[in-house]
Amino acid sequence: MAELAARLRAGDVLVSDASFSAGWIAAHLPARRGGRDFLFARGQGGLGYAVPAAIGACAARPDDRVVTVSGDGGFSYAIGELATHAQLGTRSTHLVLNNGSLGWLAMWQRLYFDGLRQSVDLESPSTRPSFAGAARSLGCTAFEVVRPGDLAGTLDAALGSDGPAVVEIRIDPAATPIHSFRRRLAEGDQLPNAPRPGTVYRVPAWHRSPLVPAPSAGEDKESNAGRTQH
Ligand SMILES: Cc1ncc(C[n+]2csc(CCOP(=O)(O)OP(=O)(O)O)c2C)c(N)n1
Ligand SMILES: [Mg+2]
Repeated sequence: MAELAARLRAGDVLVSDASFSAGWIAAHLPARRGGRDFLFARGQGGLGYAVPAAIGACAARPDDRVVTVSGDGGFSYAIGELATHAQLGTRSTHLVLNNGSLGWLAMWQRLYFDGLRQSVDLESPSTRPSFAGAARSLGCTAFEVVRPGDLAGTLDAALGSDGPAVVEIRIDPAATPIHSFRRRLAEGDQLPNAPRPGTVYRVPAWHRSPLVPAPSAGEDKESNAGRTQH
């Protein structure tokens, strides 16, 4: 993130995918001016937001550079949209922070389900998707960074590309921008459920929205009746 921050300038548009990418961007990439230069997948935090949203950003701001940051999971959701970037020749750079997993979900499983690790790995010892390879086959320039020392030069090359460029960056699978989670990890398993003021990891009790009419007597409680009102 520091290497990216050093290369960004006022007028660049940053588009964040959901999950840790949003935290990495918010914590490490400073806004250089007022205006709509940072786009986040707020609301429901839908994965796969960044690459398609960047098509719109490129159309709206054709003279500016557009940079996306995604995890490997979120990037997979909309990877086909790279073909449209290639077709349009957008001036876009797409960073994929590849930790080999759905890291956010792995974090929750570890915190709340006794160290469970279920359906969060996106690779195995025998299969490892190549996002750079997929990007190349969809018509983009692509790079893969495995050693930290290669990052700076690769970012320069990607940001200097004429058309869309994808940079797949292998990152530490344990890295997270969520500070409260880091604190918890540092505490070990001694206090797995201790209340942490200010953290978001206390699951709130489920409750029905007061705006949704309560089911009438006899109505099947499992039905969706009444849920379409907003
Ligand atoms: C469309 C959609 N599906 C599922 C989710 C639930 N979800 C939130 S974070 C996450 C994991 C994302 O993994 P990745 O993009 O690799 O980012 P990481 O957490 O590893 O940094 C998932 C599946 C979501 N937010 N949006
Ligand atoms: Mg991931």
